[in-house]
Amino acid sequence: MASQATPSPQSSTLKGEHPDGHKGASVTPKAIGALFALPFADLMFQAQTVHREHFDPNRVQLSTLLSIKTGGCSEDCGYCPQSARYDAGVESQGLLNLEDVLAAAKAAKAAGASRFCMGAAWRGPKQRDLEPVLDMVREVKALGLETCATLGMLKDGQAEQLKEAGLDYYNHNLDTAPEFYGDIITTREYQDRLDTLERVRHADLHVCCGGIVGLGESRSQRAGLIAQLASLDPQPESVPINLLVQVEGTPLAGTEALDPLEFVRTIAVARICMPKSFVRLSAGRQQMSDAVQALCFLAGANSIFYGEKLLTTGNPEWERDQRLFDSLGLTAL
Ligand code: SAM
Ligand code: DTB
Ligand code: SF4
Repeated sequence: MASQATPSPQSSTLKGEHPDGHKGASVTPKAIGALFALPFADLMFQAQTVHREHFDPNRVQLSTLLSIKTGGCSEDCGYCPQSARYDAGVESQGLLNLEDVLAAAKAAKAAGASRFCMGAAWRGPKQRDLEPVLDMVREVKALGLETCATLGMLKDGQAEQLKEAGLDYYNHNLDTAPEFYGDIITTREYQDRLDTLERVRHADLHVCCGGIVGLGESRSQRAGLIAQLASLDPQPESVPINLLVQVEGTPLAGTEALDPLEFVRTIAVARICMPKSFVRLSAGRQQMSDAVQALCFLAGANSIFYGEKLLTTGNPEWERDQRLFDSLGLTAL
């Protein structure tokens, strides 16, 4: 039987390095590179085995995103249509008012989302920016939704204020491997991101931290990203893996597209290295076939962004996702 001939997850290169799976494990880029190099079937088998040890493989968590402040961002992230430095056709919009945010949150809840994530195109919030966001968090939480925010870098004390207002998760991504990072972003350092993640953890918020692939990075740099994520201690509760959405006008538009099977491998490796984390199949789903998405779920993805828009770009329509879930026998968590 294939299951006897194939190495089990516990007998792989990661054996013994993952005592409880939720603590930062010493998963090295080299060991992760070896996972990437496995025959596809062996990698998928390992990922699916690990996935089934910790999760119901037929249930997927749904998060809906809302851009609460759009465009005009001072940062130079080479993938991002919201940077003020590029002309990507995004219309800037100041902070939304509370009523509009609540209307979107209610619609997300009615459509079946369990978490509502508010994103702002800031380098980081000033105190006067944060106050109205705290009200949004309070009111969205009161609707019975989990709350998430992604507002950029946090200063001392800000994570505590968000926690106090009822925030459950803070999203802040490492984006790519340290050695490739400077090719993508120059206006903030890798260490700045790690510092914000530390503040989030210290405030007892759940950490949502992932990255983007398809930026032109090498496979070993994809392994380097996952090594960084997996070495966070404890590992992030939620790990969004974004596939670059190429937006005309951004420096990364025109980058050679990542092979879809390499994307599936990245999901599988993330699942194996972060066995207890929710791995989110994030940006890039609209451009993905149902078959590739199905492989991502098989590889251990168990969360998606759900709703017709990400922040400024498109996401599959509700009906398409409902059809996909029906055809795969998946249900929302
Ligand atoms: N401005 C805040 C920040 O950068 O921390 C929060 C929002 S920012 C848009 C959140 C994440 O979205 C980025 O870290 C990046 O991983 C992802 N992202 C942005 N533009 C993207 C694109 N074109 N394709 C895929 N992911 C993207
Ligand atoms: C994350 O990792 N991906 C989301 C969320 N966190 C904030 C954002 C994706 C943005 C895709 C490009 C856009 O729509 O502007
Ligand atoms: Fe600004 Fe965030 Fe976009 Fe970077 S990713 S340009 S910080 S909105």
